[in-house]
Amino acid sequence: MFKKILIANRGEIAVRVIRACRELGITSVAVFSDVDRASLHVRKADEAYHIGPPAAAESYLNFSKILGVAQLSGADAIHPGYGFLAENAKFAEACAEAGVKFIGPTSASMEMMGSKTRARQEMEKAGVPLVPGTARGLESAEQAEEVAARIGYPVMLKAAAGGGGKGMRLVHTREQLKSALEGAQSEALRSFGDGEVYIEKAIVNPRHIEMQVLADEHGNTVYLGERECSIQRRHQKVLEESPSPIVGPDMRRRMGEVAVRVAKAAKYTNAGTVEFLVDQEKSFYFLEMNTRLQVEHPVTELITGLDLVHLQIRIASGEKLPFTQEEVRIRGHAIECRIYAEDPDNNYFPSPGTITLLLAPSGPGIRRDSGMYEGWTVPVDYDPLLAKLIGYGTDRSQAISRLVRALNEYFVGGIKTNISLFRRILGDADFLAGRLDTGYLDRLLKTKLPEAKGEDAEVAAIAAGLFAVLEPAPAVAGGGCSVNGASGAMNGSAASGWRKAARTEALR
Ligand code: MV4
Repeated sequence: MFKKILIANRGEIAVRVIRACRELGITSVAVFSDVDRASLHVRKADEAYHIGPPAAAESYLNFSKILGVAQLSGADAIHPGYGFLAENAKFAEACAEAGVKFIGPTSASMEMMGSKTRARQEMEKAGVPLVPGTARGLESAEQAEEVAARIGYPVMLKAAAGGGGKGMRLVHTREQLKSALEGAQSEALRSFGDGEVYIEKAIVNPRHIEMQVLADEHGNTVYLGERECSIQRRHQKVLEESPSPIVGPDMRRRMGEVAVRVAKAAKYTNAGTVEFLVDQEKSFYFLEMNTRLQVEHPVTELITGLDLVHLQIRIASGEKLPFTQEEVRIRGHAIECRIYAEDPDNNYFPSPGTITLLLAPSGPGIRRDSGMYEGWTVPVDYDPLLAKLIGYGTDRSQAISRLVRALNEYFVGGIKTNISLFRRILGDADFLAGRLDTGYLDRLLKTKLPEAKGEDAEVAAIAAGLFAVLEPAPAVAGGGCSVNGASGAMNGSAASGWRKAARTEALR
């Protein structure tokens, strides 16, 4: 077993991995850039090394700085977390060359899954269900038109080097195809240095359901249940849950067996996720494989009772999986909310700043994986994910009620957050009925908030006026206040709504 692990990441995932190291009796080494000197992962690690200025290329993406700390600290393994270098095959190779174990798959598995066309070619061989289309880049507009006529419109043009929604184009008619193809190829060349573009039949309003897989280095591969990830905004997941409201035991087994086939075809080792598109008839199609631990891993941990980071570290140290597929049990329901420093009243733009007050929820069935603390300043330089709030219950409705209760306990003062968005989602009829697809959140955000009517409008006006008078200087947006008796603490974004209402009220 490793004695010392370097966590090549920051924020909540670095804290998460440091905790796993502590529980396994492994010394943890943090790395930090200038703006992260006072961050939570630095405070919790056993050792911490400064690696440079805020720019990721000069710090968290910098091979030589990270490997330099590994060598200096005597770390025998590196955990990459997610993002940054987690799916960088060249970094995994550099670790191997430096004699430091990369806690994740081999560079060969990453390379196979990094090219969406190469992945499709390998999956075709493995008999994995694919969306109809080509497994190679398109040679000409004529070929594109011929394939599109065969599979039927609408079609999706995709960059082979893309992923996560980057380099995709939806095409509805033959007339649009030629220019869309040229646009997609030049954008792919510009964005990824690789202009290869392939074509698939577009699955309209699909669900995005992914399967967690885990493989040791001795040929044992299992699936650990699915995650419903359809609630996304601009290809950024917002809320994930497990099990999926539409996946029953039989579908779970069929998707799981396909996911294991995908992992075996990729000679995959460690934790990974196989993404599927699911159509209205509940047919599922391989989309891509993520060769990393994902943000949403806690929902799988809660319903299986497994610690995925412990298992990643054990697998990387050469241990065999300590259980068989038959021993995997799914129990209960888990839902994760990604708490972002974003302003829902300002198009979800990042909202950095200093956290002046932090009231964090806990209690039955609540897990919080957080990278923030009261007094910490959220930097502008990185992804604004602050924390993940996960509600667990014996069934979906208990998980929802616990999450709603916890969200009403959550207060982050001094910055704006998207906490108010989750109250809307968790109270929405379509969500409650499990009527979800990748367009769900766009539709929800298009519908306006119900306007206050009659006496409610009066109460709202008074509260807004009070807020405008009591509210400290605009720079310190947010501030708890009790509205009509219910002591509902509000976060900054709700406050700005009140301030707006006060302004409009004053203008009347
Ligand atoms: C698709 C699709 C529908 N049809 N491909 C988005 C990112 C990457 N994982 C692939 N994605 C999709 N590929 C076909 N043939 C729908 C998605 C998709 C999606 C598309 C638009 C908006 C949000 C989305 C979320 C997940 C998947």
